[in-house]
Order: sequence, then structure tokens, then C-alpha cells
Amino acid sequence: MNEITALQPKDFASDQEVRWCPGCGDYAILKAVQKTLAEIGARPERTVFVSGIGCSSRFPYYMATYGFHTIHGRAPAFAAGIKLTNPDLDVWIVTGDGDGLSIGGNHLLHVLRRNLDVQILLFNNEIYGLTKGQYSPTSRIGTRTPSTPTGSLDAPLSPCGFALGAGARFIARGIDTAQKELPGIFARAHAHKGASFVEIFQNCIVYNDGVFDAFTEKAAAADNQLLVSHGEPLLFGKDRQKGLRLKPGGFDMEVVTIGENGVRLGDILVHDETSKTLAHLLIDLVRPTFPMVLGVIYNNPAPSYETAVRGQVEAAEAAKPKASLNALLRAGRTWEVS
Ligand SMILES: Cc1ncc(C[n+]2csc(CCOP(=O)(O)OP(=O)(O)O)c2C)c(N)n1
Ligand code: SF4
Repeated sequence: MNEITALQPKDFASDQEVRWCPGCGDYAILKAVQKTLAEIGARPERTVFVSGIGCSSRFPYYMATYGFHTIHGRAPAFAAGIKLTNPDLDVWIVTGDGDGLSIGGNHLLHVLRRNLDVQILLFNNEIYGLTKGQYSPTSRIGTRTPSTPTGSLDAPLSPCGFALGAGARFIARGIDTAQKELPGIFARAHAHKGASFVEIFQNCIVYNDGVFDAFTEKAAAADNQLLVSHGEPLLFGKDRQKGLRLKPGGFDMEVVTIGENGVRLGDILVHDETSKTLAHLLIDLVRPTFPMVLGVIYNNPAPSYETAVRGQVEAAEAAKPKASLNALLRAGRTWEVS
């Protein structure tokens, strides 16, 4: 009998020299992905990483799997071709906020709405790292960069809000350094059949250092992060005494404290990852009034694109006798050229 050896995270690391800046958040994400693949029993020969252009998009070089470092914003197009022709492969897309939401916004939109069975990891550092720090679609108003020397005026885009609007059926959020939670989130993204979208807050230590500190710093984490879990109340804070509820008589959320003003545990909303309405509310919460919502926010599977495409092809083939190219060429009117 052929025994398949269990692989370790290091078995998914390639022999390529990693060329990110020392201290870049990309290292931690790479480590979490390699750990995830070992844990889920992935096979390198059945796994493909596809990226566009950017620091984050160097990812496929560092994985001992198949990989394509493609063109700016176009990873979804390559991934679609790969998955449609080889549906048994596990396809991961790695993109940045610039690659996926500027030049590649259109492509990302369509891969999400089509629900192709791929995992999309969007490294959000709110900046263009590779090209030396220009503002990106997720940069906050007032961000000073070489391309916005007096501060950006553009309203930032919410990657998860974009994904939900595009029709994504799996949406999650994580933090680069959260090694305890990230592999679990990636594993769930992998288990979801259809397009899974994961936004990862990634610190660019060179061009946008500390931009997420207000909720990622250890001392701030408990009061500023809410890690959701299906079926569990939306609680946070050091003693998990704070929670989210709908404002009585309205459709907006509010932060309340259990034990204050008559608030009881039963008043706190319970996370339902299948609810699109709740996903909207959680994704749209504005900081710092609300905590940053992390974990699997939305998970509501629907038939995946490649399954539907293959079903259509098989049905068409079954409905017609086997096609003959020769017969097709000779069908209808033909001419002899002499
Ligand atoms: C067609 C084209 N336009 C522009 C560029 C320049 N360019 C390279 S990477 C990049 C943005 C990368 O930003 P992001 O996706 O956020 O990745 P990061 O480097 O921050 O990981 C741009 C504009 C390019 N390589 N190709
Ligand atoms: S420029 Fe920023 S994102 Fe790019 S490798 Fe350096 S720290 Fe990472």
C-alpha cells in the first residue's frame, strides 16, 4: 500500500530567498499559510498560488507548490483558467489592496460574483509597497504619500464591503501577526466550496508602519477586536463584558456593557455567519466607536462556477452525438478550389 507522508509547514517552503523588508507583515502570513497547508493535509502537487504584482504578489516564489506570478491585477483571470481546466487543483490567489482593488478591481469583482472555487487572500497594508509608498484605494483620508503630498482626499474602500457587494459567499478578516487565529481562518476559507475572500491586515513597516496599531497592539486588542464565532454572542473586551446589539427601535448597532443600564447577556446579538444582513452591519462598523470585527464574518455557500460550467459542458456533450471535426468541416456548403 502506498502511504502518503504527512507534510510539515517547512515542506511548503521553497528554496527561494525571501525578499521582503525585514519586519514586513508578509512573513507572518507566509508562515500561517504554510502551517495551514500542513494542517489541512494539502499536497504540493495539487496546490497552486497565483498572484498579480506587488510585494505581496511575490508570495508564489516562496511556496513549494505550483505558482504563477502574473500581471498586475489579473491573478483572477489566470486562476479562473487554471481552476476551470483543472478543477481538482486547490487554487489560491494572493493579491494586495493595490493589485486587487485598483487595477484589478474589475477582475476581483467578477471572480467573486461567479463564485469560482478559489481562496483569495488580500493583504491590506493600505499602501502601494512595491512602488515605494503611493496611496491605495484603502488608504485613509489625509494619508500623505508621494502621490498625495498634501493628504489623500479619496474615501477609502472597504475590501470586505466590496466583496459582499460583489456577491462573495465567504468573507473573513484576520491580522498578519495573529498566528493563533489565521491558520483556522485560512482552513475555513479552503473548506468553503466557492470563492472565499480573506482580508488580512498587513503591516508595511517601511511605508505605512503602525497604521493598524490602534486595534492590533497587544494592549489595545481586547477592547478593539471582536473575533466572531458562529452561534456565539458578539462579545469583546478584557472581561468580555462589552457587546453589540441593535439600537432599540432602529437598524444600527451600538456597543453596550453587560450589567450597565439593565443590559443582560440575552440582549447581545448572536453571530449568524449565514446572514448577509448581519455581515453588512458587522463589516460597516466604524472605528474607533466599534471594535474591528475579525474571523469568519459571512459563510453562505452556493454552487461554484467551475461545477456549473462543467455540468453545462457535460450536458451539451450528452445531448449531441460525438462531434466529428471532419463531418463538421464538410457540413453545409463546401467548395473545391482548383
Ligand atoms: C500595468 C502596471 N501598472 C502599474 C504597475 C506598478 N505597480 C506595481 S505594484 C503596484 C501596486 C502594488 O500595491 P499592492 O497591491 O497594495 O501591493 P504591496 O506592494 O503593497 O504588497 C503598482 C501600481 C505595474 N507593475 N504594472
Ligand atoms: S515595502 Fe512594505 S509591503 Fe513591501 S516588503 Fe517592504 S515592508 Fe513589506
